[in-house]
Amino acid sequence: MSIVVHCPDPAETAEWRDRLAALMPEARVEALEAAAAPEAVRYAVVWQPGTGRLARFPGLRAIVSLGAGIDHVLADRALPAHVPIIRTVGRDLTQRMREYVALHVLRHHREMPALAAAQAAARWQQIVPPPATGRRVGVMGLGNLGAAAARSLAALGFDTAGWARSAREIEGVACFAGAGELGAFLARSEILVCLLPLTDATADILNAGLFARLPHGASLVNAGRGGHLVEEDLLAALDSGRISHATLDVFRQEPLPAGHPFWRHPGVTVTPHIASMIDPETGGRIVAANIRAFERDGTVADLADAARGY
Ligand code: NDP
Ligand code: OXD
Repeated sequence: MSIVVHCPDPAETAEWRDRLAALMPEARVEALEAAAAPEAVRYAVVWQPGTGRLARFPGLRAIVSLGAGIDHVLADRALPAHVPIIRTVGRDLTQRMREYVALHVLRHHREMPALAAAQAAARWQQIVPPPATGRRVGVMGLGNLGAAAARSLAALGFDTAGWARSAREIEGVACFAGAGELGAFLARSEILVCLLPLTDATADILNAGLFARLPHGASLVNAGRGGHLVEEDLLAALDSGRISHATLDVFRQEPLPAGHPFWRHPGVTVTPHIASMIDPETGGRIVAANIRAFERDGTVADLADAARGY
């Protein structure tokens, strides 16, 4: 079996290649650009493959996304449409996202940005927030990551709601579904967390119209994708006070350019797409198991639905 690996950073490609080669002695694992016999390649393990690279492999059985999202694969305008896409998800990814969401929701809830500003001005400013039970948090997207994050927030005591495409039931979480229930969900979300996949239906969803439906002064945590956020609308909402603070992990352009206003805006916390990374050590085992299962059964549980976009 022949497997190729591609990440935009050659050092990362080499790390994944070596890890998969060690885990899968039955396979020939190469960097995609170095594939000696393209017709023999059966699996492409990729992050942001770009346009045209995957079309070089006529015998591809599946594309493995080195991530939960598949938008970076679907962005390939020459993508061989018939080839299934396998997501890489798992316990570590979910755990990391739960930590990230809990950290930043607690930080907004306990007014840490305002306290940090008070410290910078040597100002003794006691801010007493309500207990978490009096804070309404909303999670957009109730898949692997969103549902786990919502459960963690509920376990911390937050008055937690979630919104998805289809109706769900999660203990301790008020679930809303579809466009018809979005308004009611937003109206109660003092801290809004976005964990949606980027699709045609969710692109630009974090915009001025949506911000206007949140309680005044709400805060935002976006760990979905940069394409969810209309950046100018957020800057205007921060400047008017409609949004009090935003924590952003994902951006339209990554790395975020040095001159981008988000870096220095007092109302924005930037993290460099690290909410939940897949590393070759633990992720390699999941990728190897998925490829072996797909070879054996022709399917895996983590198959994405390309037509749906996630
Ligand atoms: P899943 O595919 O498991 O879940 C997606 C959720 O979003 C589902 O609940 C789905 O609804 C909902 N959804 C999709 N489209 C819509 C829509 N139009 N309206 C309302 N709800 C919608 O994804 P994961 O939880 O695994 O991952 C979510 C995203 O998180 C990834 O696609 C990726 O973009 C991002 N991510 C970011 C990381 C980071 O480090 N910042 C790391 C990993 C992922 P339904 O349940 O009805 O299908
Ligand atoms: C992912 C990501 O989709 O890292 O897994 O963003």
